[in-house]
Amino acid sequence: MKKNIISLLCLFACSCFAQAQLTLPGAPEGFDKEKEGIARGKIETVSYDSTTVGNARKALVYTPPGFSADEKYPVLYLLHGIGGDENEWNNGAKPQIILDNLYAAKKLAPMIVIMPNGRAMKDDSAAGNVMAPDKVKAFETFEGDLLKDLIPFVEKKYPVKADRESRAIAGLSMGGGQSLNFGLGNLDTFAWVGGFSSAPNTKEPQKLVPDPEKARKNLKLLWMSCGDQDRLISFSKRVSDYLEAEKVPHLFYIEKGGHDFRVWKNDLYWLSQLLFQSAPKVEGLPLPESWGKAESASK
Ligand code: FER
Repeated sequence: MKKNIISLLCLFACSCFAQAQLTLPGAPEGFDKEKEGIARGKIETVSYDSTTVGNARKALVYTPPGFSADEKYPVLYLLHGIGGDENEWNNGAKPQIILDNLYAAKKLAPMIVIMPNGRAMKDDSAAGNVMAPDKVKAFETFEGDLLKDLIPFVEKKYPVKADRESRAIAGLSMGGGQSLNFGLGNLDTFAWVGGFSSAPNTKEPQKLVPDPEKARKNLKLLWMSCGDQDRLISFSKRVSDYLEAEKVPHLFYIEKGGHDFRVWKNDLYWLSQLLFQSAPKVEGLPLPESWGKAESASK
């Protein structure tokens, strides 16, 4: 009898746990393979003046298929990891293929994707020891460059919607930590925030979200994901545990894999489908039953 009660309690505890931690499926076969005969977006490299760093800096820009200067688009800022630069996403994931395929399947809201160099220092290359303290520090400095230099540049050069609900920030590893730090630290600028395999630069939960009520009110989406073989998983988990305790709605996905682009391509495939969408439903993606309901109830 006692044993039965204990197993029942365990089952109950496990089902609560499973609520907070969802399993992210693998994207369907072919999601990252170039398809013939579909409309394509464009990738270009742009250069902007950074008052924060004191020189010109580069970023890649993806504009979606059918892009028109007469429309206005929301923007996703997509950040790289410690060994990368503005080209890392493009080299490692070919995001234009993943996104073009999703547009062809009518699964994405039209958006512009900016892939900056998140190492905000004069020599921002990934050469040499990428763990050197000045290079790691430059990932923090990027907050100023992003807010004061890059975003204003993007909003001048491209036809974009310039309100918080039209800006998303997401990234991998160091870029995941940056996205959580800068996104949650600047809820007046970003309403959509995503961290993939976020690194140790992720702030402690209480510093990341000191005002849970504000986060609850302002976030359209808070996404965290990590591979089950990634030793950095503890950084995402401790944030998710805190958010769970503070009842801040968020998605925390565990997926098969380690710390590499197989995982990050999968993350981009799923997260991009949630961005700038009002209906929180994505074919094949498990979402908590309550997802999207609390928000409409509070309106
Ligand atoms: C660390 C382990 C991993 C660290 C950064 C990383 C600054 C980042 C990894 C990546 O961006 O892929 O201890 O400290």
